[in-house]
Amino acid sequence: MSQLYINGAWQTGRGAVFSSLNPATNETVWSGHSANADDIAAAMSAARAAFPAWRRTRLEERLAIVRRFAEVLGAHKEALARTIGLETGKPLWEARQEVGAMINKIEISIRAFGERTGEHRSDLAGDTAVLRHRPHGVVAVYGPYNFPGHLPNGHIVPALIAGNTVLFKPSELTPLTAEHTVKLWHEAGLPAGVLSLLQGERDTGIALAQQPGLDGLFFTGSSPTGTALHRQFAGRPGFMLALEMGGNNPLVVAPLADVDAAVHHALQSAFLSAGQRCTCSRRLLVPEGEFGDRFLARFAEVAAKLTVGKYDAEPQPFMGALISLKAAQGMLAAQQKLIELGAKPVLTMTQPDAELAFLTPGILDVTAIEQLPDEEYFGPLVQVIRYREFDEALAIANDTEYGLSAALLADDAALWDRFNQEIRAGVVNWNKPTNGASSAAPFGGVGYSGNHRPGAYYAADYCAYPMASVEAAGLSLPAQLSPGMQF
Ligand code: UN1
Repeated sequence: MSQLYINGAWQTGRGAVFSSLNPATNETVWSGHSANADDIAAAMSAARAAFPAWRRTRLEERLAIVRRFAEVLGAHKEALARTIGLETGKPLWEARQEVGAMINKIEISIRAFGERTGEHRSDLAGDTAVLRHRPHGVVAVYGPYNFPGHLPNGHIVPALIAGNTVLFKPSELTPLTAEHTVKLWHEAGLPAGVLSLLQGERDTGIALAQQPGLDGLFFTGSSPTGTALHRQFAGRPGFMLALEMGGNNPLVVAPLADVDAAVHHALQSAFLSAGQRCTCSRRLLVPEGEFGDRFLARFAEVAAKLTVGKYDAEPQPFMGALISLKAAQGMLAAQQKLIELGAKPVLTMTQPDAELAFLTPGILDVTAIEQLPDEEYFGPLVQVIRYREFDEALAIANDTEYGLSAALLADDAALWDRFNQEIRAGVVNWNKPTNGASSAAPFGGVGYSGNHRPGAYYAADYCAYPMASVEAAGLSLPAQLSPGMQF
């Protein structure tokens, strides 16, 4: 069994054995050894050794390899989508979209790097300053389980284009997808040591972050883990840490004519990917009164009809299984806790089979809860809060330590102006869901959601550091010498 990819070769890890399951059946889909400290050190020295040659490789050559990877991805699109569906439980229609997003992200990253480096400024008293991007060195990419292909790819691709070498530590819940993806990189002809795959659980992640040779770490995952990493790198100002974490995202509904369109966007916001997107709406703010009642009744009616099923079922379900039985149980416990705090179920989230990770969508009216926990419930459960005035809705929406995404569904452009100005979040949408963010736009959160490193198109900005190379017009003795200097 070879599960680690180090210095261009597949090898068996020397750490503990772990496995991943198909959450729709509980069958094991991957089992292997994690990377221990020696494996991590070996990958680190291979990455260090590969760095000088990789950064000196002409940009066109690096781009050619990345483009080849896009071609290989295109040729294996269906196979990789099936791997993602098998391992995460997400329906194939979504897994196919994910692989499509990986291919799209490559084009975006190439464009971003071209557009954001090489900017000229010639107004510096005869000098020309050119903005250049220099790679950090060896960077680690920590991937999440919800988009095990797309989100790590969104860091790996720009990091490689910029000339960094990369140590990839995927989520321990999606080792199969990571292995499949790295095999495709290998097929694309990436030189040895430029990208390594270090499988493992928490211990592997901790040991990798402690490597003294690391120059940067790009993390996508939960806020508690990202915050622990932030603490760990405090006091190292030169270290490039990019954190993309969770959210407690508000979706505010205000009076509008097309209720079905609004319900559609609200359902996408709350339940897409069974609520397992960092950008899913967790809090749905609905006005009191006749319009709000009508909206909520329709929302609950259509939510109750959303289908749940196996990733490869035909016809395809709207939602698949959650990532794990533990995750599903955690969601049921969260629902129970909120009910104990005073929430009223509008639609109760249920688990059709106690042994499997499927959940039906849940809607709780939490208006009566005075101290609503500011927590990210990562699953198909949305909390409804009824509000009186728009001011109150804004205050409730901002009443969170998180700040990833927020959206307003409303006909009135004046409300959107206020929302856009006053909401504290990295992604703010009008008449669109909170999720489904474009990879071409800056993507990232503020507060407990991220550390101000907007990714997607803008990942080019932190995958390398911007430096000014200033070129004087020629070398000559200045006409005006400083006082006290003679030639
Ligand atoms: C989502 O909003 O559904 O490429 C996730 C990216 C983003 C991820 C968005 N499009 O980083």
